[in-house]
Amino acid sequence: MTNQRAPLPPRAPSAHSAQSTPSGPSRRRRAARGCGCVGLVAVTLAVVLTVAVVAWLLSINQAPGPGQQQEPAPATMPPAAAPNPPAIDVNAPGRTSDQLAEWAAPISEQTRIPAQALRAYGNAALIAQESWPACHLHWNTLAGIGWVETRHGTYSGRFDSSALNAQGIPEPEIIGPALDGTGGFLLVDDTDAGALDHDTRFDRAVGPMQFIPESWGRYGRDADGDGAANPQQIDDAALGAANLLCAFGRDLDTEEGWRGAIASYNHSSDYLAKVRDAAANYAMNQPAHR
Ligand SMILES: [Ca+2]
Ligand SMILES: [Ca+2]
Repeated sequence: MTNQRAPLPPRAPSAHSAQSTPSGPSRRRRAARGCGCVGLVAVTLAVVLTVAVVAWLLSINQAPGPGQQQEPAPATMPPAAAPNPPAIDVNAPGRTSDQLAEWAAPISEQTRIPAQALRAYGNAALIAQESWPACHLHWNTLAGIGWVETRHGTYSGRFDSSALNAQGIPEPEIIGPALDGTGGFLLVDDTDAGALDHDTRFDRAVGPMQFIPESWGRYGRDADGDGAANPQQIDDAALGAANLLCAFGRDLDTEEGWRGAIASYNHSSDYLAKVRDAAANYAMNQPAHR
C-alpha cells in the first residue's frame, strides 16, 4: 500500500471541520415567571426556532444555484477526473495561474469555486502532471480538499470569514486552533518557532489548504513566482498539497493511491468521504454541498 511509507502528518482529525459549523443562534434561557403557559410557549418557540435553523442550514448547504439542477454525485473511488485545463507554460516567470483566467471563469460560475482558487488548483494540477506524470492528479481532487479545509480560503476558523486578496492570500490569514492535545486535537509541539503559525508553544494548521508547519517544510512549494513558498498563498498552498498527495509514487487513478493520498492529508473516513463527494461534484461542474 503506497501510503504505508508515508509519514502521516500529525494533523488533527477534522482539525478544521471541527470548527466549521457555525454555532447558530445563541441559546438564551429566561426564567419562567407567572402562569404555567410560559413553559409551553417557550417549548413551541424552541421547536419553531429549531425547524427554522434546520431549514436554513439545508438551504445554504444543499440548494442548487439559480438555474442549476444538482445531480447526485456517484460515490466511486477515486472520483471521476475533471477535464484538464488547457496547456499553459507552467515554467513561465510570474504567476502562471493567471494564464488560466479564461478557463476558470465559466467553471467558477458553475461550481461556485472562487475563480482565483480554481486557477490555483488548475495550475498546481498542470505542474503536478509535468513533474509527477505517474501521479495522475486532477484539479478537482485539490478543489475537494480546498473545499473541506477552508471553503477555498474563505473560512478562517475563527467564526469570521476570510477572503483571498489580489495576491491570493486570505485576509485575515488562516491559522487553525492550537494542536495542544485538547478538544480532540493532536498534540503537536512547536516546530516553527511561530514563524508560520505565530504560536511558539504548539503548532497550528495554516493557510487555505491547512498545512501544519512541519509538513509545509517538507512539501511546500512556490507556485506564484515570487520565490517564496507561502502556505497562506493559494497557488503555493495548492502546489504544496499536490506535492504531498503525489509523494511516495502514488497513482491517484487507483483507489488505493487516492485513498492513501487523502489519508496522508487527514486520516479520517469522514474527511475522505467529504473530499470525494466534493471532487465528484466538481467533476460534474456543480457545487459541493457538505
Ligand atoms: Ca508553531
Ligand atoms: Ca510564493
